[in-house]
Amino acid sequence: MTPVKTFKGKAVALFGLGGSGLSTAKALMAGGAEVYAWDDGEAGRLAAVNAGVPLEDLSRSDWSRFAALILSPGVPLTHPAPHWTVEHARAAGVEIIGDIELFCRERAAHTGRSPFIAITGTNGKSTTTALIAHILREAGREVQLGGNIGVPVLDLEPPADDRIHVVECSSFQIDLAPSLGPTIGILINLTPDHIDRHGSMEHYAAVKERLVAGAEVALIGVDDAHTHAIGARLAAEPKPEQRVVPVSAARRLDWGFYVEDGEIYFREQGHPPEEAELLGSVKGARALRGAHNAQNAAFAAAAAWECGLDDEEIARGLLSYPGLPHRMEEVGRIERALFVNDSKATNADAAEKALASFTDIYWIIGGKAKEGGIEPLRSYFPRIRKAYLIGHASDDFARTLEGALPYERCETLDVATTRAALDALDDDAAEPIVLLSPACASYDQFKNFEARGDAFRALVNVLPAVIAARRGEHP
Ligand code: UMA
Repeated sequence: MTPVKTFKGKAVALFGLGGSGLSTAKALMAGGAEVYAWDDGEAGRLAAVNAGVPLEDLSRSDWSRFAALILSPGVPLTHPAPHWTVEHARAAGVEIIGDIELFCRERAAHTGRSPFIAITGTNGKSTTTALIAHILREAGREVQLGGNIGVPVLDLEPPADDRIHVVECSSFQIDLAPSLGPTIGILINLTPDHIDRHGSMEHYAAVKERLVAGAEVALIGVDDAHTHAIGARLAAEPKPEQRVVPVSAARRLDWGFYVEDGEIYFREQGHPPEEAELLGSVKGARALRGAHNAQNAAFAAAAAWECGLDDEEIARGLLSYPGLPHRMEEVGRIERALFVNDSKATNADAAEKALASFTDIYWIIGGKAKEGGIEPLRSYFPRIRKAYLIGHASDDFARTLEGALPYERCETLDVATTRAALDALDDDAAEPIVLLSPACASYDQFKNFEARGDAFRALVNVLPAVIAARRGEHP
């Protein structure tokens, strides 16, 4: 844990008692702050009581005594409307910040410039964050990994000169971190997302820009119009001692980090192309399949290079990266068939990444459908041998697939997995793929996408026995 000492002896209001709120309350208390916490939900308040965090109904508080409102990232700051605690804090002139800001202040107060890599973007930030941490650890560095990826930043060990904090930041967290100034800031890509919470694409992009605007080294994607514009703006007016470095997974750059034919290069400004340094490759890196992962790998290699790792260390880290659970995760192989858990793909956009990465696919889809369904994926249908439908979306998806692809209604994941496996094993392709990439939320049949992916993994583990039994029954 990182005790927060910057509010020692002061009263702070803390709102939102999920994972990050509880962690923040404990860190503030450990640093000597007086915490007054609240949550709209009964469950959050109960969790606080169990954790020894003092509660106060903040709707009745005298806000003039608070030094700050510490807000959880999921609580609306501006849109669709400011939360009621935000209104109270603004009326009393109380600053509103989040856990990442508290971390930044601790870093500034106690270590000055300890190594801190902050990562944001619309897609790929968790993979990039985990990959950076993996490459650095494999090279023998001490790494603390957290933030939006799931481990609240204040649960990590405190900042120290020989310890690298690798922290994924969501737009919600950046919005609550006015002094965010990492050693290396990464902005991977930007496409419309969370517009309900930011009001417009412009505001969403402006919030994301803050993470790189304050960085000593700003690694910024140039493959989409929004990040390209941000990179150009910062490069035109860099802050003192700031370097703004472009990163592309789509084309060779005059300078910066780029991917060409699966290989990642760094070319220094003003140097000829033949002097570009080869940092590593995603060819043969099984957990980094697909163009989207080439982009993640380019950023990770860039961050590692900026940390002083050499090309051999980077190449080794890329190859040995095991991947994240539920994201194109290889969970088993039976004969030539490979089983891939991509349960994190809760919409068509995310499922597209997996469909683009494989052929000869036996595709398990369904759950609680998102707007637009799987219609946007039609151009990938030639890669798919057959689809297996589960959950609420079955009728919708059957209508899209009718006449375009063979499909089977399976209702549940266990039936779908067995049927897809049996069909895949009969396929004479070199590597048929049984892919759970549902393009749907999981809530109709599972608690969350993790539970759905875990269920798939467990089913794949028992499949050899199921298949042997089936084959015994039907020789
Ligand atoms: N709450 C209220 N009133 C509200 C809204 C929320 O009382 O109007 C309370 C809820 O009752 C609950 C608590 O706030 O008790 C939930 O807080 P939270 O939503 O901020 O969630 P945490 O559990 O603290 O998790 C947060 C991040 N969640 C969000 O940003 C929504 C987690 O990111 C992050 O892993 C965690 O902190 C640790 O840093 C999750 C996420 O979905 C994975 N992120 C979004 C994304 O990646 O797209 C941004």
